[in-house]
Amino acid sequence: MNEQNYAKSAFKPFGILLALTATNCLFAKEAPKKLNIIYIMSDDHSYQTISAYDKRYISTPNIDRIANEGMLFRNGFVSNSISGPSRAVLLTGKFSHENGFLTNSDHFDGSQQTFPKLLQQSGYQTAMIGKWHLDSEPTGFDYWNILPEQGIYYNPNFIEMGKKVKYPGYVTDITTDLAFDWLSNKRDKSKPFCMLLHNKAPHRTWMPNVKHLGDFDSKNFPIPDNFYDNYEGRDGAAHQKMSIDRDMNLIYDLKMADKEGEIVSNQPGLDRSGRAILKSLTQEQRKAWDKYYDPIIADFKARNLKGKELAEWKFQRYMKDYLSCIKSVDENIGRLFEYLKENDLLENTVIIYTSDQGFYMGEHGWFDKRFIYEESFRTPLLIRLPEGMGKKGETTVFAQNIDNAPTILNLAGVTIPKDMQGKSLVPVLKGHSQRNFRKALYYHFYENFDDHSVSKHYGIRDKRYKLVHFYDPIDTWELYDLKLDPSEMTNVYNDPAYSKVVKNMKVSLKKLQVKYKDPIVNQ
Ligand code: SGN
Ligand code: CA
Repeated sequence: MNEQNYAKSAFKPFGILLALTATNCLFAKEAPKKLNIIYIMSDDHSYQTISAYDKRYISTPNIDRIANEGMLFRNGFVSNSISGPSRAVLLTGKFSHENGFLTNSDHFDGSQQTFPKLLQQSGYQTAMIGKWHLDSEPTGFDYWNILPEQGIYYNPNFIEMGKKVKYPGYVTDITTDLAFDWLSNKRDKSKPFCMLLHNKAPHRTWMPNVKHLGDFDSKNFPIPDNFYDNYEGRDGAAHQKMSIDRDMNLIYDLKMADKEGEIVSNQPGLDRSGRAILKSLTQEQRKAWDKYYDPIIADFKARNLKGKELAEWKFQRYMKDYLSCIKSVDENIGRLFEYLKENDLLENTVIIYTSDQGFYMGEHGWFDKRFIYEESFRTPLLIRLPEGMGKKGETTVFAQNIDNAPTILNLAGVTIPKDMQGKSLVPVLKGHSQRNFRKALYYHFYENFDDHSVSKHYGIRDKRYKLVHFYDPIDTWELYDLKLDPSEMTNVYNDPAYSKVVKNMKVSLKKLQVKYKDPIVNQ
């Protein structure tokens, strides 16, 4: 069955169920109710820090609930591991080269086709709340209330339909409150809805809510096996500036803003910003903040750590801050479940949870993302269909963020335009066999080298191998045998034993570039 036909028949069981229950209903002749959709995207949320995927670091019972009552995608990926581009892919169902938004410095052309516009045209109410990061004003939404650029954690400004409004409190709580406000008071309740709820958290600089400061203090996190990677044979990896040891700033990232001003780094701009950002806290918030951090700062200064001890101290602090931010995300998903239940929405609403990309939790010694390497190429993806509509469990199909738009349209019963490059995941959600859903994934990253110094690159990944071409400013090829080397520590591109694999992968890569119309294929 093709995707379009599937859209028509996907929800037969639900339709029958409604028809049966409709005999007791005043509106017995009405067509089956359309599904509501809530798409939650956190910023930089690694799959390693969702307990449904990985239990080493944190328990996230509310996010896990989405998968427990739905589907966990073990192989969710992005196509360009960076915020704005990922968001443009989400809206359009197209790769960056097709939607025109290649890097975070671009401006999204809001006049192009997007899935929210198509939903609106078919009678949906649409809303966009939280981090937007596409420079242009949102289009295709009945309501929008977005953070300017990256937004801030404490007492942030939002832009509500073009008007700047400052909200007191913590950004993750506020974003969820704004979602509740729209659901309760601002939408047309006679229509089905699709709401995008985009958290700022846990983006850098990982500032936890004061109530969660200290939540992970009793934990000592295991250092990843490749934390001390020396990047031998991997030029693409060697040149980055995202090392916890070398590039993570003590004040800006790790909150060591001592009152005496004695802690200084070789990044004076970041030192200043790290102190300045604390001015966004109210006096009361600042009191709680200092009560927690002052003793840690004093202890840090007294210990005068160097070398590996300092690197590992930084890793532990990073993990504590990041995970405390996730605590707020998880807690707010819990509030969302409660809200939906109390308002009789849970039974007819699809919940999707994902991130704009993956993130490094110290693997290769890093924070940040950008690379086609596993931790940032992957992204969490959990989808809960209403009870009885989907298969519960997990899937290993290769899902990619180009699939989000077609999936949402399919869930809404809207025809998927032919020029969207992704595929609907609905058949997967229904448990239909999808052995050949996608054999290989295509990736292309274009960001400016200045920011974290990751070279432009494109590549292909299938079940076993990953081939990458770093092309600007670094020019080098890498091949990984993911079965033997899942942590991508050995570049076997020049190993004669892999010459045939290289040849085949290059052919497959070219085919994907042609299929997806990436103009780089002609260069
Ligand atoms: C900011 C961060 C970077 C981060 C980019 C992109 N620096 O520039 O560390 O890689 O955003 O992140 S910061 O000093 O502003 O924190 S993205 O998720 O928005 O693409
Ligand atoms: Ca991001």
